Amino acid sequence: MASVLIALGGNVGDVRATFTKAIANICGMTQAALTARSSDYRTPPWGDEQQEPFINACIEIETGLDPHALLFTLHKIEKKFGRDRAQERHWGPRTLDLDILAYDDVQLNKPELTLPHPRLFERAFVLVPLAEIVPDRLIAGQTPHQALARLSADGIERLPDLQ
Ligand code: A4P
Ligand code: MG
Repeated sequence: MASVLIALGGNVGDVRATFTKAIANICGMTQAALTARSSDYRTPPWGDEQQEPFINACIEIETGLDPHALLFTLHKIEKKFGRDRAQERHWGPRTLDLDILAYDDVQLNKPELTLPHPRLFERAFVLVPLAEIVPDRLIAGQTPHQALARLSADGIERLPDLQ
């Protein structure tokens, strides 16, 4: 079994409800156990600022799927929850984005799958939820806690748990 970190993001529709259902789908479709789930955070849009705020969260799962099979399954789940890559712009609005942040200590450098995720350490919207669940996990030589100390988390707001 591999320990995998996944980032969830979205800013179209009822994103928090989408996350709840998507996490159930991830566990069901990848025969994975959910070992940690962060809070949901409201985050200012990054990259393309002319859009609604995002909701972001991170999870940790244990799965037997290999990295490519896992990515394929995550793309299916994105599509199931209304993601349509053909209609969207890079860094633009989307219902659900599922990125693999890290898969054990695997390093891969292919366009379709780069591990650990190449932009992970530049993004407070990923690191804030990640540091909540695995502050001290070493990913490519640094920890979420250390990486976050170098970034501004201005405007990122932890949302109360859903009842
Ligand atoms: N890909 C390669 N490596 C990976 C990996 N480790 N995990 C490939 C997942 N996918 C990986 O992704 C493009 C391609 O990357 C995929 O085909 C996959 O095979 P995508 O999700 O279709 O494209 P994208 O999301 O537009 O590009 P990118 O660079 O992943 O953008 P982001 O950063 O995900 O942009 N602001 C806030 N506050 N919160 C957000 O969540 N998200 C975005 C979206 C912009 N601004 C945001 C947020
Ligand atoms: Mg993505």
